[in-house]
Amino acid sequence: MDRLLLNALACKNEKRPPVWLMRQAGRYLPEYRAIRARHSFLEMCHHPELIAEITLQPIKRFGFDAAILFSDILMIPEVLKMGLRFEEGIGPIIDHPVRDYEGVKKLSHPDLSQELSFMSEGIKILKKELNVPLLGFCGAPFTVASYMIEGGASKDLRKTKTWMVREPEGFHLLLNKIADLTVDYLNMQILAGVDAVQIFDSWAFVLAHHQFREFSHSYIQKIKQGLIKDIPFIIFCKGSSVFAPEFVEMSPQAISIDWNADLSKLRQKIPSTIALQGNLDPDILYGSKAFVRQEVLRILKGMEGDQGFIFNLGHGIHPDIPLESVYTLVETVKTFQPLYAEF
Ligand code: 1CP
Repeated sequence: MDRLLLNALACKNEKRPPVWLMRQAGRYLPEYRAIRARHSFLEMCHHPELIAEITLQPIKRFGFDAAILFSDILMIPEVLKMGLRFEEGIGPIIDHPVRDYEGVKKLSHPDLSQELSFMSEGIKILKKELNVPLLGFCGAPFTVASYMIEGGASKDLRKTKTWMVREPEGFHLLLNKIADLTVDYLNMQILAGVDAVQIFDSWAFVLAHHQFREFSHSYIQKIKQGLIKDIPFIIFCKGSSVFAPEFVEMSPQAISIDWNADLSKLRQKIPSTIALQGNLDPDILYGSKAFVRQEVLRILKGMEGDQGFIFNLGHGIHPDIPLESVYTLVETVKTFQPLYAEF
């Protein structure tokens, strides 16, 4: 297996930085849209062969240094039978949201290895076909909870934060429930063979600093402590440029940084034993080829010589990004010859 990503996660990479993109398997790819035209999103998530095929699509096209399992953070509300569906042009909808203590009490604790066996099967197929590491993933409890409470995507998380400030006990009960299920969820992926896992806290940025500690950080920690095997653990949150110092306490192998931060300056606050991943503004990919190259090089030069640097976006790739921009990004990273002056 090509070990570039694993070496960077161990902060021992002396070659060019590895590159992969959050949401690299998805709607910006014509080959994804061709499968999507024939299947609903959930059908695609439920079939091991489709999971494997869609995960491989961006690897075959761009030669990324890591694959990320095709699935969704909302598989947890799905197995809880909350009525998850994906509506064209709207996104995820949860027909039976949970909004109080009693509602949480009624939620079941399903056996994920049985309910989600299609994911394990998909991972096993992928492990035979891939020559780069496979990343498993999950959502952070706060982010998953927000969809379960709002009933889908929301711009301001009003219902979530209202519950959080009015009835923190019920809110904590829900977060605990999701954290317990997420431990099973990641352990199932680890047993099936993923090489590293990434946790996505896409909505953490709506929290004040002390709220973040109470309602997000503590549950991510709980998940990390529950893993059966010590494989690399990457934390992404929108707001990571603010919360990164909090993550250091958890000793993850890597922190994925959003694009608000100057990575090289942030590095001065993060120990060199923790890898940094990021952090190109995904909107840069709407720019010209020369502009994309210039902005990718800006980050590469800033992190030059850092043995624990992984190139990525600051958040997921948008569905309407031109393929040309992705080719340019990958080529710029792959042809970069970093100097490791100190080694
Ligand atoms: O209509 C379609 O074809 C579905 C589009 C789609 C895809 C391709 C959704 C619906 N999910 C996914 C796959 C997915 N989701 C992956 C695997 C692919 C990859 O990364 O290469 C991953 C890691 C996710 C993670 C995910 N899902 C997050 C966290 C990351 C992030 O981007 O913030 C979140 C918040 C979701 C929820 C979700 N699922 C799908 C959509 C459109 C959304 C976002 C809804 C919103 O805007 O709130």
